[in-house]
Amino acid sequence: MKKIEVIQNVLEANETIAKRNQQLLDRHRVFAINIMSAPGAGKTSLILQTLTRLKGRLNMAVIEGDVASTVDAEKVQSEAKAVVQINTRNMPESCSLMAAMIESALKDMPLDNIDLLLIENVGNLICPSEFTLGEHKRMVISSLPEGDDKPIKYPLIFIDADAVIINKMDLLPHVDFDIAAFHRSVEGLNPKAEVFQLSCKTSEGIERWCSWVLEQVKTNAIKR
Ligand SMILES: Nc1nc2c(ncn2[C@@H]2O[C@H](COP(=O)(O)OP(=O)(O)O)[C@@H](O)[C@H]2O)c(=O)[nH]1
Ligand SMILES: [Mg+2]
Repeated sequence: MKKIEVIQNVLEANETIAKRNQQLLDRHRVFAINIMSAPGAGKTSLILQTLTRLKGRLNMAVIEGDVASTVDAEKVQSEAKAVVQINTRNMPESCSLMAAMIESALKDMPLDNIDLLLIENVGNLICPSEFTLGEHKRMVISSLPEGDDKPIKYPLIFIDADAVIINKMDLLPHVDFDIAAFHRSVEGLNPKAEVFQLSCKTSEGIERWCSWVLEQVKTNAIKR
C-alpha cells in the first residue's frame, strides 16, 4: 500500500512541474512537441529533417534525452538555435524524461527567441507515456523493422499521442509490416491521432509532416 502511495506522489509532483513548464513556455510563446519511440525508430533523424525543412520559417530548439552520451545533441546542434542534452543515467526514472529535467533545461534556453521546441524523449515505449513534460503535443514514432503490432502491445503511448508516425517507409519491400493493420490498430485506440507515413532516408512524406507542425505552431500562437 505504501509503495502505491509513493508512485502516486511521484506522478502528481511531475504533473505539477509539467503545468509550470507549460505556463513558462506559453508566456514566451514557445510551442513544444514531445517525441517518443523505441530506440532507433528515428527520433533524431526526424528532428534533423524538421530542423532542416523549417529553418528560416521557425526558430527552433532541441532538448535531447538519452540515458548516456551527447551523440544526438552533436548531430542536431548546427541546425538548431539552442540544444540541451539531458542524460538520465543515475536519475530516478532513467527510462524517461521527467518534467523537472525539462524545467532545468529551459533555464539554459533563450526562450524569447524560440518558436518551436522539439523534445527527444528517452528511447522507450512504456515510461515516457506516464510522465508529461509540459509539452503542447505528444507524438510517437513506429518504424517498419519494429513490426506492425506495437500499438497492440504498448497501447498507452499510442492512446495519448496527438500524432503517430510510421517511419522507414523505404524499407517496406524488405520487411513484413502490414500498413493497413497498423492503421486499424491506431484507429481503434485513438481515432483522433494524425497518422503520417514517411521516410527520413528518402524524405518521402516529410513535407506533409512539416506542414502539420507549422500549422500547429501557428494555431497555438493565435490561440494565446
Ligand atoms: N532506412 C531507413 N533508416 C532510417 C530512417 N530513419 C532513420 N533511419 C536510421 O535508423 C537508425 C536510428 O535512427 P535515429 O534517428 O538515431 O533513431 P532514434 O534512436 O529514435 O533517435 C539510424 O541508423 C538512422 O540512419 C528511414 O526512414 N529509413
Ligand atoms: Mg536519438
